[in-house]
Amino acid sequence: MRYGLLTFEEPQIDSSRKILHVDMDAFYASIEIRDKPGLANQPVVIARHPEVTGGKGIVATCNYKARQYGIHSAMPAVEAYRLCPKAVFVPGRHAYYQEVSQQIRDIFYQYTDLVEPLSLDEAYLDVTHNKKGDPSALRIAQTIQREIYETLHLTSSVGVSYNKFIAKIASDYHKPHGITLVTPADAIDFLKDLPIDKFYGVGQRSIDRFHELGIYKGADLYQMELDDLIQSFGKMGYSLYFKVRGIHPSPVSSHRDRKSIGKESTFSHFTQDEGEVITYLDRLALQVYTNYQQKGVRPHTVTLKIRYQDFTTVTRQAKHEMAIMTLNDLQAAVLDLWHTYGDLSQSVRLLGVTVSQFEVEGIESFPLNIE
Ligand code: DCP
Ligand code: MG
Repeated sequence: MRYGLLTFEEPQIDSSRKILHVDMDAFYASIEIRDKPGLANQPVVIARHPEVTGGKGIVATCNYKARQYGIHSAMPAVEAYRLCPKAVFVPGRHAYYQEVSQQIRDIFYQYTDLVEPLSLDEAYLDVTHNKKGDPSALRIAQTIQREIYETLHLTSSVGVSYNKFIAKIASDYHKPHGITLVTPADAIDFLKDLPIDKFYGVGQRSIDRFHELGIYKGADLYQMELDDLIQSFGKMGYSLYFKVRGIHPSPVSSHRDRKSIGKESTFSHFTQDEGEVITYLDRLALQVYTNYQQKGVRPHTVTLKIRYQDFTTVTRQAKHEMAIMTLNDLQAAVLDLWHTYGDLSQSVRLLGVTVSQFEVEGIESFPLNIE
């Protein structure tokens, strides 16, 4: 296939893999209800009560009963209170949710080492070659779901398919406590029926743009020419062209194999202003921190990348004896590198922050095999 001057090898459908996407139901709220049975049957909102915060809090999540009132994640707690004044507001306990998340991952690892967490409450599992020698991905999904329920008293929903993209969408299909299997034979119909806003990775701005182009569901997307999709949506358009055809070769990449997590970004206008550089670095550090914290890994090495106006690029690394556990520590480590190696005699066009050399969280922390 030709596009511009580049020739692409067209991705091919590979339906030989067996992928699960497991997503916990109303995760934080379910944990609180499990621990305080008095909360069962009441609308439960994970947020500090707006009367305590002076109205500043945000809803992390809520149980399904609270959702009936229109309450949802990321809503101001004040609004949740207005929608349902009798709801019980419970402050979140993040460190505890991380522990529970680790217990869930330990269950996954009994089936496969190919586990890719997306956040505390969801992960992809590649069970093509699993530790139980079970050829049925559906049966493994049922067993994992049951085991999470029996050992941790929490419900989950599972999508079962042959690629990550379909499995992720499928896990949302019969929530809560559902399992949805999409076989290779069903995949195209499943994707054609799917509203465009359910295509994972398509943000609100792109959804509006799709609607403007008259594209409301998978079937409309399927009609589009590859070149037109690339023209309108760039890299995402390219990837959607294949996704709607059931093609998504992305492997399940376990953090146990992952060597680094990083984020870089180009300034919209190049800068020689140190204040601006520092604000930018703090923000990159926050994004990287959020990402690795969700994956439950602890890095020992921080790398700063600086690209100057003339495209000279420097990368400088610092290795820390203690793992970098807090956002403050990461931001301090990044600033340290900047103060040592940064140079503002010319403008900066790009900055990047990467962490590497991970240990896995938990009692049996062990250093990973990283060069
Ligand atoms: N979370 C958060 N802030 C958000 C979204 C989520 O703090 N804006 C937290 C609380 C959730 C957890 O992440 O419990 C998992 O997010 P999900 O989107 O999977 O939501 P839930 O698990 O709560 O509900 P669902 O049953 O819809 O998956
Ligand atoms: Mg969830």
